[in-house]
Amino acid sequence: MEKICWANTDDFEQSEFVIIGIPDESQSNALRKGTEEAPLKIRQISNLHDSFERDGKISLGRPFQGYEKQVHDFGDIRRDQIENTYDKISDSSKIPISIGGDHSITRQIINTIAKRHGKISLVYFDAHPDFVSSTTNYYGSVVNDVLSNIEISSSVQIGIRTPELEELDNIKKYNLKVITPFDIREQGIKQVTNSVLSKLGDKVYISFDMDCVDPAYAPGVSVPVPLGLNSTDAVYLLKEIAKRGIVGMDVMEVCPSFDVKDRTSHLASRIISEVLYSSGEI
Ligand SMILES: [Mn+2]
Repeated sequence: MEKICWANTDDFEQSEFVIIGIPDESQSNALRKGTEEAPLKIRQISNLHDSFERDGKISLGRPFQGYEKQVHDFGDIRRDQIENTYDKISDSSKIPISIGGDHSITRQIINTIAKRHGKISLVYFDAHPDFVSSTTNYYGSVVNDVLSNIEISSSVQIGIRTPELEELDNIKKYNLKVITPFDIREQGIKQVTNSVLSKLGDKVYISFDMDCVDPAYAPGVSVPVPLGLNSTDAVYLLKEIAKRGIVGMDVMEVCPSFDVKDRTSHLASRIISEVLYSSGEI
């Protein structure tokens, strides 16, 4: 199986970061199908566009700043293997970076790693709040389904722009901090970043639904919504959060069959590298 180009060790024990693919979209209701193709496609595109051959050796087009990390690509797992796999990763204090699949996978990851970390500070990048509570255990109810394992007062949603009424009610009910793309336009990325960082606790988990980004930069997602974050602002925020240290991250909802020239898969590969290289940098 092809490994993501950022992986630099075959030794699981030695690694600090573990990349895991979960090619499953069984809990999505999206009209667009195909997020299960994302783990393979993102790995292929990372090797195609983020690495180069130089005198017979592979050379990476790595992020401009940041330190080398020990990264292991664990390969793909099935949904029913999530608990066992993430228990193993948590027990050895490694940081999982997961590639979906549909966003409901995040529920299973958080509910597993919270067994070790306790209540988690969730940073949820998404166009949609995924805070439906009238239906549970699918890709639109993730935040509701992890409520018992997150500290809502130190959690934040970023990129939200198409909530359902019941989601607005839940956001108000739980007093969840939300940053919309217009907030970033109005306040500027620096001020928004500071307000996010001041909110977070010690155990930060980042869930990155690629549809938080504007479809101009990320057209290959299963539920696109106009008026999203630009890719540079999104990654700036991600890097500043990752610098403080994270307990895990995921990149979900890339839908390769609806992509334009693989640009969404390429952005996903770059996002993973930027987080890897800036994580814990300070
Ligand atoms: Mn989502």
